[in-house]
Amino acid sequence: RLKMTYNDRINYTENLITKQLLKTIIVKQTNLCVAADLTQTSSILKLAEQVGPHICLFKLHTDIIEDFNVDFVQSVASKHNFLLFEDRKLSDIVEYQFNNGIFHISSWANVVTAHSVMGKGTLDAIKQSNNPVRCGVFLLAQSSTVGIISEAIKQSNNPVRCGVFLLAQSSTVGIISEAYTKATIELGKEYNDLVIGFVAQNPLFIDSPGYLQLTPGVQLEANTDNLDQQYNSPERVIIDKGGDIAVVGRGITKAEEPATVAAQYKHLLWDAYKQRTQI
Ligand code: UP6
Repeated sequence: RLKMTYNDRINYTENLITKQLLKTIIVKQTNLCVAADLTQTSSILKLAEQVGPHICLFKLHTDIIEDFNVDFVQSVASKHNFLLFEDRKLSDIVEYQFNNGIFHISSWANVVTAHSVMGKGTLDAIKQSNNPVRCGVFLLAQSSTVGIISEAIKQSNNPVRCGVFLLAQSSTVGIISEAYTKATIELGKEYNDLVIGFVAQNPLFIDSPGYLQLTPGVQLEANTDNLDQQYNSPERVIIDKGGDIAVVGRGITKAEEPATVAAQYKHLLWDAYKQRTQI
C-alpha cells in the first residue's frame, strides 16, 4: 500500500466509508485529520470553519464537550466536505455506547475508533445497529503514547478523588497478549465492511492497500506533550511511519491562526504523500 496512490487503493476495498474517505482525500488533496479536543461547542464550530477547507476528517471526543448537542457540526461538515469522526475508542457495553447516552454516536458519526481488547463482540455490536454500514471503524492497533495512562489520571486526580481499575485481563474472550497489534489487525480484517483501518505508529499491513493507517502524534514543534504523547513530523509520519492519514491536535488547535497552520500541515503532508508514492 505504501507506494500506491489513494486513487488506486479505492478499488481494493468494498468498505463504502473507506471509499468515501479516499474520495474526499483525493478531491480536497488532503490527508489531514484535525483533533478538535476542545470543550465548548462554540470553539469547536469556530475551529471547524477555520480548518474545514484543509481536512478530510474532523475528530471529536464528544465526552469532553460541556454543552454537546447532536446536530452542532453537521452543517459545517457538509459545507466543507469532511467526515465526522468520534474517537470514542469503544470497548465496553458497546451497543449502548454507540447508540445511546447523550451523544448518540451512531446518529451522526461517519468514523469511530474501537479497541480490540474485548474481542469480536465490540465489532458485532457496532454492526448490528449499523447495517447498511454508515459509520466505519478504525481499530486501535498501536498507541502514539508511551506507557500507561496513570500519569495523566494522577495529575487531574490529586488529591485522589477517583480510583482507577486498569484492565489487566478481560472477562470476554479478549486478546491481551504480546501479539496484541497483530491480533488486532487480524480481527479488523475479519470485518472488512466495517473496519476502515488501524490506529498505528509503524507501517503495518503493508500488503493490504484496502485498509488505511491513521497515525496520531504529529507536530512540527514539539517532541512530547510532557505526559505520554510522542510526536513525529508530518514528513516522518507519512514517509517512514506508513501513515495514510495524520491526526494533528494541539499543533493546530493551540496555534494563533489555526487556518494558516492547518494549510501548512496539509501541504507538508500532501508533499510527503507524493514523495512516498513518487507521483
Ligand atoms: N490519539 C493519540 N494517540 C493514539 C490514539 N489516539 O494521541 O494512539 C488521539 C488523542 C488526541 C489526538 O486522543 O485526540 O489523537 C492527538 O492530539 P495531539 O496532537 O494534541 O496530541
